[in-house]
Amino acid sequence: MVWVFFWVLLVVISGVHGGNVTYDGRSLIIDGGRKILFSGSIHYTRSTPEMWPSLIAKAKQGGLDVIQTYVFWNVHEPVQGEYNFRGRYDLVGFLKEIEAQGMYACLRIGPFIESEWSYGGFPIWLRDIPGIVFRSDNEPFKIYMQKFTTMIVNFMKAESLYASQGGPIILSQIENEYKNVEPAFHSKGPPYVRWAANMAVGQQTGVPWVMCKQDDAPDPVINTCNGLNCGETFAGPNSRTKPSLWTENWTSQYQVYGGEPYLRSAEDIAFSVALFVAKNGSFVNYYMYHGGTNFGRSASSYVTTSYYDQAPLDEYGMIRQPKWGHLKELHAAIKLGSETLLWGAPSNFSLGQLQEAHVFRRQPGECVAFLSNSDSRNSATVTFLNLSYELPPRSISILPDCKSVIFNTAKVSRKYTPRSMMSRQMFNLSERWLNFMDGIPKFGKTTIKANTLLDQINITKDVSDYLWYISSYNHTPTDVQPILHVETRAHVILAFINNKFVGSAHGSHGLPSFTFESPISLNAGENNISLLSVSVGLPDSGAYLERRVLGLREVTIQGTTHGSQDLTHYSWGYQVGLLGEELQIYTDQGSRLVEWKSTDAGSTHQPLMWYKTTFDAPLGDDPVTLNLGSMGKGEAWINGHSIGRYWVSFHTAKGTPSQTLYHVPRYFLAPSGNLLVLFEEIGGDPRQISLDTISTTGV
Ligand SMILES: *[C@@H]1O[C@H](CO)[C@@H](O)[C@H](O)[C@H]1NC(C)=O
Ligand SMILES: *[C@@H]1O[C@H](CO)[C@@H](O)[C@H](O)[C@H]1NC(C)=O
Ligand SMILES: *[C@@H]1O[C@H](CO)[C@@H](O)[C@H](O)[C@H]1NC(C)=O
Ligand SMILES: *[C@@H]1O[C@H](CO)[C@@H](O)[C@H](O)[C@H]1NC(C)=O
Ligand SMILES: *[C@@H]1O[C@H](CO)[C@@H](O)[C@H](O)[C@H]1NC(C)=O
Ligand SMILES: *[C@@H]1O[C@H](CO)[C@@H](O)[C@H](O)[C@H]1NC(C)=O
Ligand SMILES: *[C@@H]1O[C@H](CO)[C@@H](O)[C@H](O)[C@H]1NC(C)=O
Ligand SMILES: CC(=O)N[C@H]1CO[C@H](CO)[C@@H](O)[C@@H]1O
Repeated sequence: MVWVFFWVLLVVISGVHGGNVTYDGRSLIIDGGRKILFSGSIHYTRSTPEMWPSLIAKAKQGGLDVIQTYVFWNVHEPVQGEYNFRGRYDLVGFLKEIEAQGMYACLRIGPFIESEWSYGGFPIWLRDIPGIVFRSDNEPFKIYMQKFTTMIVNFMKAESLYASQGGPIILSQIENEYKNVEPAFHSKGPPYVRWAANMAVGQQTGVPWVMCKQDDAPDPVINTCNGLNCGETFAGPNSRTKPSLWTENWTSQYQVYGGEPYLRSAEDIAFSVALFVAKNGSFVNYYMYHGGTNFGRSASSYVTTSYYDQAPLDEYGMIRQPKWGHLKELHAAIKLGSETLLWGAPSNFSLGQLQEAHVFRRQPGECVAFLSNSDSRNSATVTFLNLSYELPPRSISILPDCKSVIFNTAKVSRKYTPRSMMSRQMFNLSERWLNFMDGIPKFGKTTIKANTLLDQINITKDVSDYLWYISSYNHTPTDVQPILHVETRAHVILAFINNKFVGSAHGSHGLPSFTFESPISLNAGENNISLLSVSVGLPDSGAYLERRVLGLREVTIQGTTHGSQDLTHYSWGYQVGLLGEELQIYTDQGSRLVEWKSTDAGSTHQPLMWYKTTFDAPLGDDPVTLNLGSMGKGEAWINGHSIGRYWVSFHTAKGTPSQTLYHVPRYFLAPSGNLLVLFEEIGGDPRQISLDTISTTGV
């Protein structure tokens, strides 16, 4: 037993030798050998360091060889030249944990990453570099992209993290799905692709670089596939000397507020993976294997705080069955034949109209077959090497000896394991809640003023989701009911007239702008107009991200003596952020800077309210979550850590909130006296919040 353990340990440790990683037309070559590799995306920024060892262990147990992660520029360099690699941002710590568990790593440096991450990973200061055009043949951009890439590569080298140095990193990525936007850059696109490839290769890492979804990736950079069904859609590498690699196979889809979760079945994922391998694929990455949580304000526009909860490891890091187990069996079935797959001669032939065999043979007797039925309605009976096989609809059978079926992608042996929630604490006692109402700024106190509506990103520099637009309007009453009409490119608007809440409205994912309209009552004479414009994350995709704008475009009041009065070019005062944000009242220290009031029925369901209470951590180690089902929209902090934006009042087409449960990592908790602070933007009742623990049975 002990000797077996040491032998296993030796094999694991000797897994990475040093020596460059190369490739040929069949696969990556590591330590001189071809490999079929299963990989899973786990982003270090979307979980907490105390979760990493168990996430990585569960990935390994699920049959993965590689952990893939992006590098998140804007968390590492939030201020130009000031770097942060601590806590959740400890990239080296994450990679060393992967190494300690004997796995490989794929590092997608980008540095543009998209990833439903605020600004696609770009630091906000980058847009203020004079003359910059992101992701283009543009000198200022190339200087900063090269600087960051080089910094990360040198950091990895200093820690001996490349496989060529004996470390875990076997593959690296430059850029990200550039082909999607390349046409928008016209003649500045292709030279940028060539420059990025050269710059990356020039880093001399000793491991290959990939460009995903870039079919013209220059040699020696490998073009890879991203998609749901690369087995069907990938035209293959752009050279016979490059292997067929799949960098993003979506296990689900990210979710936006107002959207339903995207449920992709274990059978469907397994089918597409088996088909990709049958068609010579040798590297498959699951995006995401663990999605995790978009803590703080890190999510891009309208993206929910929970990220890919439907992945094989759910948001809380728990095994999601049958997905996890079914894929584990698939990996084992493919690995059984990996020598033959990697060294054998591939052939394929038809077994019927929609049925095909993919066969790999080496020496006599060594034979692996994939029998596929792409008819999604009917099962099929096929004859292969004189034996008869029944193939369920849209399925692939794997025969590691060309005789016996050890796995069929549509036959799931694992059972669905529901999650159960246990309420551990109710916050239903009014006296346990204190509240503080954030103020509406006075025009005279605003520091920025302009005779026009300014761009929100340019003013806030994304230090806050919130920007106040303050003006006043001199009204002469008429018989007509005045109507406030606002056009905005931000995501939410709250309107106040003379400090009274008039109403709010929001846009949705994919809508560039929306309109708010509401009848208002105005005093004769001067009226204060206070509009709170709210961003729910910066955009993460598309060309010319540096030119994107947010915020109000046009403000009019209809039903005045002039008919419609345009306020767009009135004098506007601006305030960035909320008073509570400025004072950081969500921290223990900051919370002492304001006068909190006791909570009663009158202080619930009010806009712009801060609430605070304390609680003890639930005993045990089950994951903890806050059920915010009774709240509207805002952000929640535990002991000063933001657990993310919440938005419960935005319902899906079926009439339910997109997300009511918000992960509270145990990493953020002390045994007792934890400070919970909520900022509620629109109105909610904190007395119906509960703190729950989550578990699954029968894993
Ligand atoms: C390994 O890669 C490094 C960096 O690209 C290169 O300088 C070196 O020559 C390579 N070594 C071998 C043995 O190919
Ligand atoms: C797999 O590789 C073989 C040998 O290189 C080639 O003939 C065949 O077309 C490839 N199959 C696919 C689906 O690309
Ligand atoms: C074999 O696979 C290739 C590549 O996918 C395809 O073009 C060809 O039609 C297949 N041949 C048969 C007989 O199915
Ligand atoms: C299949 O059966 C035929 C007729 O019985 C026989 O001639 C042939 O050798 C068999 N082929 C294989 C691969 O067993
Ligand atoms: C609060 O919730 C607990 C647990 O559900 C319940 O026993 C108690 O009666 C509730 N108290 C109030 C004031 O609603
Ligand atoms: C951003 O603000 C600066 C001054 O505050 C101004 O000069 C510049 O034109 C603004 N840019 C955009 C895109 O609005
Ligand atoms: C408008 O705001 C000013 C302060 O900026 C305040 O003095 C005044 O009373 C307000 N007017 C109304 C009608 O609320
Ligand atoms: C590039 C690509 O294939 N994108 C697809 C990813 O999956 C979503 C959801 O199924 C599709 O809408 C995209 O087209």
